Amino acid sequence: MIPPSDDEIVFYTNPMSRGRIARWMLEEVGRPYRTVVLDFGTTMKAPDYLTINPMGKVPAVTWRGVAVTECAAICAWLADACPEAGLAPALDDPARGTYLRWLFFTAGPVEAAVTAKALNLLAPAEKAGMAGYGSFEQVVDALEGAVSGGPWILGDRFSAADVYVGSQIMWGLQFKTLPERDAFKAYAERLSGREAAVRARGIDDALIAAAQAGG
Ligand SMILES: N[C@@H](CCC(=O)N[C@@H](CS)C(=O)NCC(=O)O)C(=O)O
Repeated sequence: MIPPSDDEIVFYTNPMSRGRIARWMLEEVGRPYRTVVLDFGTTMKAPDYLTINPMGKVPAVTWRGVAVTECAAICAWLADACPEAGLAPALDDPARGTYLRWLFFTAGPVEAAVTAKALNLLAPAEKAGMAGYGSFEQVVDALEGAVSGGPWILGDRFSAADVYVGSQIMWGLQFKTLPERDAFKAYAERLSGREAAVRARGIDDALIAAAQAGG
């Protein structure tokens, strides 16, 4: 692993992972970055990478002397750090409240509820008040509301929240962990045609193909 310099954006990922979300965000931002592909269970758990992410998980991005993990944080951070891309409302813009709300809602309650449902570990109805996600149905209904006013979460304005929330919805539809609601399908279709999304998909799919060809 070449040590990163402070002014170089370095992206640690595996093409078959949530790293695809961060790759899409990097492509939306449009700054140059270097990709380091890590393998599950080996280089992802190696001591030098654990100094970047002690969880031994991808993705992570290092830049300007800091390491950022967590897809939602990477999206929000890059949007703020690269204002020329216009992917986050300014600090004094009321739309920032909506932007942060759905980013956090998706990284917290949505991800927790979807994972719990997939593992058959959802909280029983009588404990819904204790679970941050309430119930799976409540989370899905709220998420549907967030993407129904569209085309984007902030109305006419595309933002980093769409990259993150949209990725979770697209994965949910692909792996059938979210119900196939019309609003989800229409939102996913709008998102998947974005130039940066197409570019990101192409890069990651090519990495997968190359790995498979190499045995
Ligand atoms: N909360 C993290 C989750 C990251 C995560 O779980 N990544 C998986 C791949 S999708 C991983 O690296 N798994 C390898 C492992 O845990 O050993 C995020 O949003 O970035």
